[in-house]
Amino acid sequence: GEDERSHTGLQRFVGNGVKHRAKLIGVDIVPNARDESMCQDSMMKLKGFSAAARARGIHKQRIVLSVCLDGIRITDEKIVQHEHSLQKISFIAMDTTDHRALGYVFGQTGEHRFFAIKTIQPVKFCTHQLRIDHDVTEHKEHQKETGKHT
Ligand code: I3P
Repeated sequence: GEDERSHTGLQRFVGNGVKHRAKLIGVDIVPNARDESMCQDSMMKLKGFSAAARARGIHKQRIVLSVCLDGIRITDEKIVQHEHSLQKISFIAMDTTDHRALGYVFGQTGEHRFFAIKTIQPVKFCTHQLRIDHDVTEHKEHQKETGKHT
């Protein structure tokens, strides 16, 4: 209920949810609904493609990632590009080598796709309640180290 939501911080995910500025690294077809190493492999593959594109002068697409209780929405300059309901998101994976990258598997059996995302700020992630959150502590530490506000 409402009380429980405010206690767990879920209230912020009601309605339009929580927005993160991000970039789309890429989208890949994957065989399984949930598999940590499958996602990590896909992430590395998509980052490889993206780096090769960068070498040819092509930048990653800038997006806004909105996370709400119903699912995830990817928006590009006000146009909704992907709307992924929570029921069809089978797995969320943090990139173990990069605190600004994460991905998730969307779709039903036989058509699973992995969406790889690079966020502008570091994110903290809890799969058990579909929670993508700014890692405020880490961000503050970074500001202290670099002496600038990012
Ligand atoms: C950029 C740099 C950024 C990267 C950006 C690159 O290269 O690697 O860190 O953004 O990617 O273009 P350069 O320093 O040569 O300009 P991310 O960290 O967000 O990936 P992009 O061009 O795909 O946005």
